[in-house]
Amino acid sequence: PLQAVIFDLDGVIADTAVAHDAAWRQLAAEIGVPFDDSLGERLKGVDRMGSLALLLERSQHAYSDAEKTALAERKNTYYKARIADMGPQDLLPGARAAIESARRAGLKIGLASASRNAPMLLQRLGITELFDYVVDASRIVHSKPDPEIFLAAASGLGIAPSACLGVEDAAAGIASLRAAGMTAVGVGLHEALADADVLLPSVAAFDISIFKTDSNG
Ligand code: B16
Ligand code: MG
Repeated sequence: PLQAVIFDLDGVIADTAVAHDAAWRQLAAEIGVPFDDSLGERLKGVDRMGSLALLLERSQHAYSDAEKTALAERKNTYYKARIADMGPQDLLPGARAAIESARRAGLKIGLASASRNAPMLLQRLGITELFDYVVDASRIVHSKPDPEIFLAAASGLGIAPSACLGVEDAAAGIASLRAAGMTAVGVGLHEALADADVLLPSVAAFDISIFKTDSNG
């Protein structure tokens, strides 16, 4: 049976996917890299250096490692400026209720965000105490779509991956969940999420009772 729910952050709990996207677009414009919606979708859920690598595939210029590090830091500066004023009002509608309903149902709650800014964001959103375990993104070697981050969350919670359900807004995240052997719930009716086990229009539609009565385990 289901014992834990593991949430992604950006695009599931808070609307920060927009801020990440805007920061990457700003950097891309500055270095003359064309940026369209399909690239934006591919960057979702992918860690900072991995995202930069995808962006630079479209660049004519060869950057040194030191230059790449500087570019990644520049993007993070733009991102942090965009989230500087965030607070509980920036939780996506229904996000807190979704987490609380899973807690009330007796499930463990984890966070598997690729973002190194995640712990600070949880504080700003006022929801740190709702989580039993938060993965430290800086210790993850293989970015989503690799299963590593969701497996780390399950291990931190002390729950078998097969008894975990994950909630994601990105194709890379759904692939990561499936590779981890977890039930994959996609939020956002985007065609990129077609591989999800269950697709919801938004996190506001998340109702834990659907899954508890499901044929889990
Ligand atoms: P940072 P998630 C991911 O978070 C974002 O979706 C992705 O756009 C971002 O590049 C990544 O975190 C790394 O974030 O630069 O703050 O470490 O969706 O896994 O919560
Ligand atoms: Mg996300």
